[in-house]
Amino acid sequence: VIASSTALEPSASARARAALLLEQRLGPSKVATDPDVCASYARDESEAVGRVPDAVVTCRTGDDVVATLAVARETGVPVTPRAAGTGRTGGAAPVIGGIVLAFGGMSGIKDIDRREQIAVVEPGVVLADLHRAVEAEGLFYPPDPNSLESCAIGGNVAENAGGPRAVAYGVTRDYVLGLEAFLVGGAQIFCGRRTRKGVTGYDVTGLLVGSEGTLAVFGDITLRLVPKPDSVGTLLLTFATARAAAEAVTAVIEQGLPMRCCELLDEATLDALRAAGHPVRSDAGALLIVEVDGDEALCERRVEHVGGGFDEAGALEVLVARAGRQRDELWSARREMSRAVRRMAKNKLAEDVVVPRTVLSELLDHVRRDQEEHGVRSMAYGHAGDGNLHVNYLWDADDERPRVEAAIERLFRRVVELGGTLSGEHGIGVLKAPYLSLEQPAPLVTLQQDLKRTFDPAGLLNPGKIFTGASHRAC
Ligand code: LAC
Ligand code: ZN
Repeated sequence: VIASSTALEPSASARARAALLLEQRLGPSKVATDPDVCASYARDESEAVGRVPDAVVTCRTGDDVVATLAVARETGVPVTPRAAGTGRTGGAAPVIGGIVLAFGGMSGIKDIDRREQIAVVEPGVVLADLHRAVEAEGLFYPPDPNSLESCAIGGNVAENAGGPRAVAYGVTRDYVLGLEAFLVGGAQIFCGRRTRKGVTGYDVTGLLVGSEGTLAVFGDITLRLVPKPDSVGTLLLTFATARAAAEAVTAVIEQGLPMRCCELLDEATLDALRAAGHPVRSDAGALLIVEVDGDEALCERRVEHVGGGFDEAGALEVLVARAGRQRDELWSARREMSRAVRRMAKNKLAEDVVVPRTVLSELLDHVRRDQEEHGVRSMAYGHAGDGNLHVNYLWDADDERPRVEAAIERLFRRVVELGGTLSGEHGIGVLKAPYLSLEQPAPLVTLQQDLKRTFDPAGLLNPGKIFTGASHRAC
């Protein structure tokens, strides 16, 4: 999947001048122009392949960011910000080359304020490092995209990442109080606040979170923390079918039983787990991995109530795994699922659609029927408590691709029909841009493009994302 863009391409001489100016102003230690080095910045962890950038800047300070944006302005060469490059939709792929602004060198945790329950961090901090640091202080940063050992907070903020714990705790946006933001025009702003509440002016912070690197480049990120729960209980629930599992999730949530994670794995996913040596019952057509938390006594009660709720709702088996190998193995299998699936076929396109959770069973039916009718191989798993399903389409032969794309379009149409949305956590990026209009009417798209022009009139910041008409369909 080669990404492309209708954005204006800078000339070869502009690119060369940009690289030269960057080297002069930032020093060669922060600027790479070697094609082999640059090649590793052409893509993220999705199928979207950008163009090898002309220069990669490893920024170490806010001044480096300001200097890089100035070079972009002066030369007309675009900048693509990149945190850890683990994105799933091509957000960090430089679609017309230019400058990649990499944040691996800005990974400091500047402050953890225990009394205010706030952290201030740089964009390159790896999420698991942040988790460990705040948990050592008795605090908790809930968002936990499954790539947490490798993804970085800057990318999480850019994509408004979610993860299994979103069902109880919400997504990245719910924790970003304030942002230092570098605008491509040269201004440096702090939007948001360090207080728990605050409604002054428009919610610019909320707009920048999830803007996929297209509106501003982030500096320090101010995050809200919560107290760390003392105990966690895990339940593994087996169901005959994915539909039965999804209906049980709705029933249990309807009863007001709180879960902090509620992950569903469909039959094709269970087959893959069995093939990888995980002990999954042969009559299981779906599995739920559920977590509850609280202080010890509360957690015990929640395990009992939630377990009982699922039992009543038709689970074939309810296993409680407070600790131990099976729990850890299943969670690590779940967390590695996206990468493991990638190795199962030559090609993979992974979606992260969301529907109201009461109709998740309808969506699962669609996925199963579509597979039967059209023979396109897919595996579905995801955050059932949020109605957020990862449908992974797999294929080997290149000529199968049109059939996969047709299946994706049918999926998106069904999702929209069910009152859902195309992306719950991975963003639109390059890969979903051609489908934006299936969900959003023209005036809304135009309004967003107007906002983009206000922030970035020359289209220098991460061009080719969200709104582009050209993408994997065209190439
Ligand atoms: C997951 C990521 C890919 O849930 O969103 O596995
Ligand atoms: Zn996910």
